Amino acid sequence: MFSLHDTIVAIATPPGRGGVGIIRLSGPEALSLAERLFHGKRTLAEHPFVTLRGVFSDPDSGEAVDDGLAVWFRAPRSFTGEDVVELHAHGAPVVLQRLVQLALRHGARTALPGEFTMRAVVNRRIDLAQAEGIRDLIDAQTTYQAQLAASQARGALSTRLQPAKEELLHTIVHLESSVEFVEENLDTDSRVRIGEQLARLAADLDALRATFRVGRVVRQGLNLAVIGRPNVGKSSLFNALLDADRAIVTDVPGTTRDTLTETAAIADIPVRLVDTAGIRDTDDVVERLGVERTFAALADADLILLVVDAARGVAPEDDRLLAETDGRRALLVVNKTDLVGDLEPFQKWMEEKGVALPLVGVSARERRGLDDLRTLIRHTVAGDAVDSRPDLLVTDARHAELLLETVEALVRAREALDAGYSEEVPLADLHHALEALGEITGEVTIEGIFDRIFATFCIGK
Ligand SMILES: Nc1nc2c(ncn2[C@@H]2O[C@H](COP(=O)(O)OP(=O)(O)OP(=O)(O)O)[C@@H](O)[C@H]2O)c(=O)[nH]1
Ligand SMILES: [Mg+2]
Repeated sequence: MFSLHDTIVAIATPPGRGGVGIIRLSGPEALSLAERLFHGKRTLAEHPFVTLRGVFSDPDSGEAVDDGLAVWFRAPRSFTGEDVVELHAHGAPVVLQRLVQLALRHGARTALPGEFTMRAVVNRRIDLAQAEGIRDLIDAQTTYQAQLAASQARGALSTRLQPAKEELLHTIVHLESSVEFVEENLDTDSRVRIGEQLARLAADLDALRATFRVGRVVRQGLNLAVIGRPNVGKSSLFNALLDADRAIVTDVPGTTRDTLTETAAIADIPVRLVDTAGIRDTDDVVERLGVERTFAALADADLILLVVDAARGVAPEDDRLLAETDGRRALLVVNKTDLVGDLEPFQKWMEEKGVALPLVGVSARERRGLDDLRTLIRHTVAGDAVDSRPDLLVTDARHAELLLETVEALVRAREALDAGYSEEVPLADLHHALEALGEITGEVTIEGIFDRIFATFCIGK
């Protein structure tokens, strides 16, 4: 078992070479340890929060390792809430590893993954939702992901939930007091009023939870499979969306034999694009295996781009593929509109089959219509939300589940009130709701919140 009272050390900058590399120490021994490794004109202990220049050296041999900067963040005004020292050396892996080795030899231990952030949570510098925001910010691949994660790291979700928590707590206190003091038994009016208040709260939290539909896509990205008959231009479209010559394109039907996956950001959503083998009946063993993989990609896709050829119209395989999109998110992409621009026949075809996929005409070869396609992709998976780019979306499945749990408990509590049950019944649900809400930000015990709120109450109120 590890202890949270150890002094920990880790390289904070990414692996590899760079102009500067940073080593971070955190814990009770961080300062004394750093003072043994770092020597400058001014001492760290006398200059908290000041960046000092000096030499890093081996305390045993006195041998210099590198020169650089050091700064002491005095507890509790540091990221972790403990004493933290950052050593800024040259970004050479051997130098950084040497410094870490020296720190280890003089009493530090290697930090576990995420341990600096965990300590920040344990020491209440940030809450759990903020820590998750930091994790997502570091992992962000698109600017919108980074924007959302940064606002969560600054506490946007926690701030949004705070009034709900307080309202819930007051309702609990109100009900508890009518349990304690029999003469204050709830009259029907109060029951109705509290019931309505709970319904409003549930609706509000449910609206927040509903943002997960978009938030999930923005954070995790989506699988997009490009499917269609051979030669309709799937690989050409795949290349056009990637803006790279990635997949082989020829006029020979059956060119693509295997699925090919690449990642691209489409309208700030990370998309895993999958190019697939064209669907047809074939005796060629390799091609047949490719077609099987196409169906596997189809099954995994969050969004299907069914590609058809504007010049050649539809064939029975297209009927089959159109049927495969039933109940799925899919778009009909009419390619080669540079040859024939009329989309009407495809609209009619879908009407005949009783299907209504959004339709867009493109020319992969001439790279036309791609922005329309991108817009359509974005609207299909994210509605309007990505356009307005709200600062707060629920992006984490854990948060979405806890919000759902909260909403369900609130609904049950209201039903119990309406049904005229004694206060203990709705109270149990309300406690449950508060606990679920608290788990989002990591308040493990509701007693903690209780103490804080009750401290402001005076007896007899
Ligand atoms: N005129 C025109 N030709 C296109 C367009 N897109 C693709 N093509 C041509 O259509 C042929 C087939 O293109 P691919 O992208 O290989 O088609 P595919 O659907 O991947 O074919 P398979 O891999 O065999 O299933 C090539 O000769 C392309 O140059 C387009 O927008 N307009
Ligand atoms: Mg192809």
